[in-house]
Amino acid sequence: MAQGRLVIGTKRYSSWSLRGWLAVRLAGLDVEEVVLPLAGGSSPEVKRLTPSGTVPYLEHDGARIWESLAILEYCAEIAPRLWPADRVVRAHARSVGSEMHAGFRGLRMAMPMNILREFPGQRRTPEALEDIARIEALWAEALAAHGGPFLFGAGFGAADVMFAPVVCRFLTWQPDLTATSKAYVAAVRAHPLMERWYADAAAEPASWLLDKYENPA
Ligand SMILES: N[C@@H](CCC(=O)N[C@@H](CS)C(=O)NCC(=O)O)C(=O)O
Repeated sequence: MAQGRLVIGTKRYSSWSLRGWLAVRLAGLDVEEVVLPLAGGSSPEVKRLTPSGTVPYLEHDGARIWESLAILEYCAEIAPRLWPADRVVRAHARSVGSEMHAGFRGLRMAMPMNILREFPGQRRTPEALEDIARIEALWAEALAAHGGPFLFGAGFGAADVMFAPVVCRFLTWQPDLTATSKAYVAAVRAHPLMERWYADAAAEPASWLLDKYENPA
C-alpha cells in the first residue's frame, strides 16, 4: 500500500507541481498521485485537499508538506544525493534553488507554463528578458564549474528540479538563448522523468484546457 499521496495540478500547466513531483519521484517515495485540473485561480478542489490551497502538497509517512521547496528538502532528507555532497557546492546549489523559488516573477508572469504548446518569439517583456539574462548567467556559472550536463554535474539534482519548469517555459516561448543554455535545456528535457511528465500531460482530458493558457494574448 502507498505510504501517502502527492496532490498536484495538471501536468500541462502546473509549474510548481512539476518541482514537487520530480523531487518525490527522484527520491523514490511510494505515494499515490492525485492530479487535479486548475481553474487559473483558486480551485475549490485544491483548497479542499491541501492546507495552503496550493499544489504541490505531499503527505508521506506522517509528514504533511506544502511549498515545493519544502517538499524538495523533505525528499532530499530521504535521498541526500539530491544536493551536492560538498558543503560549499551545496550552499551554491541551495542559493540558486532559493533564488528560483523566490523570484523571476517577470518571467513567470510573461511566459506561463504550457508544456504542450509553442509560442515562439512572444511575450518578450523587459522584465522577462531581465530574468532570463540572470537565469542564463547562473546556469552558465554552475555548468562551467561542474562540467554539466546538469547544473551541479552528472546527476539531475535539486537545483535542476527547481529550474525544470523554466526549461519548459523556454521550450514553449523560445526566447533567444546561448548555446550553453540550449544544451542544458535539451539535457533536462531528455531526462526520463521529464519524458514521463510530458507523456502524462498529453493524456490529460481536453476538458482541463484553459483558454487563457491555450490562446495567450
Ligand atoms: N510557492 C508555492 C506556490 C504553489 C502554487 O502557487 N501553486 C499553484 C498552481 S501551479 C496553485 O496551487 N494555485 C491554486 C489553484 O490553481 O487552485 C509552492 O512552491 O508550492
